[in-house]
Amino acid sequence: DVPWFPRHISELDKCSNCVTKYEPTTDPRHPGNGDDVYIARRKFLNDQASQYKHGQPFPIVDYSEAEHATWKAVFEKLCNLHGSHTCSTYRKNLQFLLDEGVITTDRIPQLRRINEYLQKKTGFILRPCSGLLSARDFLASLAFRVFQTTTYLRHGASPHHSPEPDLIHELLGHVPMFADPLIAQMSQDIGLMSLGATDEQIEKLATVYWFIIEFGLCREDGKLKAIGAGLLSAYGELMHACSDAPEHREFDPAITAVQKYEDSDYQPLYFVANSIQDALVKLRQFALSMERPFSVVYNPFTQSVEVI
Ligand code: H2B
Ligand code: FE
Repeated sequence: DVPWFPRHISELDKCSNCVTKYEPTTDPRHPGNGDDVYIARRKFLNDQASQYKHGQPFPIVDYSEAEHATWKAVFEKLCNLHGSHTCSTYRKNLQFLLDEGVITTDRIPQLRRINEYLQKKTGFILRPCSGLLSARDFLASLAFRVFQTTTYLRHGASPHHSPEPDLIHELLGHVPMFADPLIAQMSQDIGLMSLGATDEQIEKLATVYWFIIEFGLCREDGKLKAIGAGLLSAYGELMHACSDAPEHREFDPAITAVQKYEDSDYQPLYFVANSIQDALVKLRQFALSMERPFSVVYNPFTQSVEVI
């Protein structure tokens, strides 16, 4: 009665189930709701993503001038906060990406290029997905150092906020962090813990992921700095998170795992790690407390999971 889980990276082809939440087709809170042109574009890109199979080259996407303009507007605005509100790991890795011309401020980069870069840095690879995935499928991918990434962009009329993950969030939030060996390891660890886990355990792991990889903060030189991709890619919430307005608690996976979170507005509460390394150490201690009738070991040579 252990839930099915992928044993080989190619089986991630079966892990692309989306959950319907904050979709422009049905949700009036989505800025693209009622915009048929936007909805058709998003659907085109999502259909392309859902046909993808492991091992295929990443599809080349011909982004429009309007989409490039949205990217540029978001990037330039975020740059104003990067120096003061983001952790040193993020700043360093974003700078490498800019120096190598993999990411540029005025054009949307091709995911193929990003993929090559990340593979060299941490072995993480990208595969296209068509929206918000179920936590189980999303976390299973991380076990294989695969990051399921959306390819559509947020609505141009609301460039500084998106209720669902979009390409800007993936590229400006996650990619620089997945280029860091400790974040890569932490993400894979959470992924490995999720394989064959119960629904209740998945819920806890998704919550830890949410509070550290998406909305985590750390302290540097006595100041709060963002490490989470949801903050790194959202101007308003980045300012809010580092201000005195919300509550800040120390990151402790066992406590964090059962904390309720907000997914339709700014968080009222953030967890703060002493450092990324400290968060990884704590996460590994937490992993020991998770009961599963078997254990898994990742074999990078065969890109498979061995069950012991
Ligand atoms: N799906 C996609 N496409 N991107 C994400 O960042 C994401 C997801 N995050 N599904 C997951 C859920 C996360 O919030 C946790 C694991 O539930
Ligand atoms: Fe994300």
